[in-house]
Amino acid sequence: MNQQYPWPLLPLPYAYQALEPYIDAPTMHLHHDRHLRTYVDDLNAALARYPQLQTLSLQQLILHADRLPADIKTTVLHSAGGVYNHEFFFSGMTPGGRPPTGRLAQLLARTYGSFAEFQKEFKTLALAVFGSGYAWLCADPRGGLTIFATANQVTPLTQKLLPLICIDVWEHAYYLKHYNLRADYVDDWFRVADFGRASELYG
Ligand code: MN3
Repeated sequence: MNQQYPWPLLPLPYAYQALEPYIDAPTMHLHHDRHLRTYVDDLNAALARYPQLQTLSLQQLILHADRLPADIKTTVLHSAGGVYNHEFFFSGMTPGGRPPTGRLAQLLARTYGSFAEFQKEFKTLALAVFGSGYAWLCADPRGGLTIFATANQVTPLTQKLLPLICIDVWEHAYYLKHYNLRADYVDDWFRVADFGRASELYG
């Protein structure tokens, strides 16, 4: 995630079919090769005429929107957010999934009652996202946990939160396999969600 201009289309951290049967290979091809590529291409095109912005990281582009020229501001925020969110989402899945461990596991149990209760609340949140967006589990600056949704390609970074894991609930993330059944998709996502990585990020 710490690359710079021109932004590469980073490969998935696993094979396209690695998350089957929960997330199928055609969905992963569509999602990574087409949707993520579009965000990468749009970001590179928008920054092409602005060398002074080409040394910034994705996080810097997103966090310093006030420095962006007006003619590319919307495109850069949308596409940089799209690249950041997709790389984070793809990195938050792993074949077989992994449960939370250590301090995060303890805090999830303390905050929500149990990991199963957390999953219920997170699913409710993911189902309530109207239109396109993401559901996130983040750590706040004091180490507490918070779950919330972002619309479109907005990231949690501007709220000074540390993202731990997210689920992409744009229809392109699931309609090939799950059609319009977002609830089934969320259930399947939990089977491959990498809460082990979230635990490492929490520290
Ligand atoms: Mn997506």
